[in-house]
Amino acid sequence: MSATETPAAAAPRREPAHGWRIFAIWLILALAADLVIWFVWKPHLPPGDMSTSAQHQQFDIAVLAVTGAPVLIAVILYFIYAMVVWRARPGDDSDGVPIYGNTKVQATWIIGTSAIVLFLAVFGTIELVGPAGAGAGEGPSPIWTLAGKQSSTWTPGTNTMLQVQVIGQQWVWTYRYPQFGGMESSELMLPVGTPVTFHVTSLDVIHEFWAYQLGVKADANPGVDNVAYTMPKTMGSVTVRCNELCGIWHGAMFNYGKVVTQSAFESWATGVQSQEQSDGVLAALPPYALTYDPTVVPQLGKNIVTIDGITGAAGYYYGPGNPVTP
Ligand SMILES: [Cu+2]
Repeated sequence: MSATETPAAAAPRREPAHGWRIFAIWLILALAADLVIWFVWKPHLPPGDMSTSAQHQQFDIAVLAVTGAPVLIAVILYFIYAMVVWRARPGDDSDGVPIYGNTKVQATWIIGTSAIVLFLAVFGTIELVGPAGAGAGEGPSPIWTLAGKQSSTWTPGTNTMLQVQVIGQQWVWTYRYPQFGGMESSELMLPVGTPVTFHVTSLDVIHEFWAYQLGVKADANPGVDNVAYTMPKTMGSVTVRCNELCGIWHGAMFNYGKVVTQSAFESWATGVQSQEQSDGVLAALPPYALTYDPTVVPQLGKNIVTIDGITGAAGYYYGPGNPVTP
């Protein structure tokens, strides 16, 4: 027997309650982290809180972070605790105690992880479909809809849904307002505090409508009417990007929008409508429909760009001199 080996006769050192110690440290750290996430970090999480759909996404991300932080802290804390407390002391060459399983640890692990996964599955499902699809496109006839009255006209101060058709084409976005004579704009204007229904479609290839600050992302597919909802809560600027690789100028396929007061929106919309009416643009546009077949949409000629400043594209809709004829 060498001199450094521990004699078997030495009284065993009483082990402190490591489990309770780790649990106490974990509880304090996890609670602190969750409070910081919820009250300090959440207001800055993307995509902000400009609309109901954006608010829901911010809430979802915060809930995931609040759920994940205690798990991360538990793993790292155990790792550090083990390295500090259970490390081999200098001169200690003995083996650890043989372990054949621990019912308490196993049960805690299975119950804990099952509870977290089941909670996230239920929470995720509810959040995905509950708040009107969280702003995502749900196809032409969503099961869960946003509250609001459907009407062929829109006036301020009512709970009427504003209908906005979003038309993607290589490589520009156009917004069509059926409640204002089907007038079109290259700027997405929305009234604050109004439920909005987007009808998203495309004239050529697959695009994706992504109004970042509104938390709305919906596929724009040719021949498909993809419905998405939102309710703008605060005024400000919106950036709209295409989020589906759609050709060589995909990266340049963006434009801007604004959320304004209801009365400002109404005067803007009626103004554009009467302007396009007197210019003859409204008469030249195809009748409002939920989808358009680009091969039968009449060509508007190159004049439309100069008439109303609508950004023309190389696509079918506004395309000057496009070879496709009705
Ligand atoms: Cu695109």
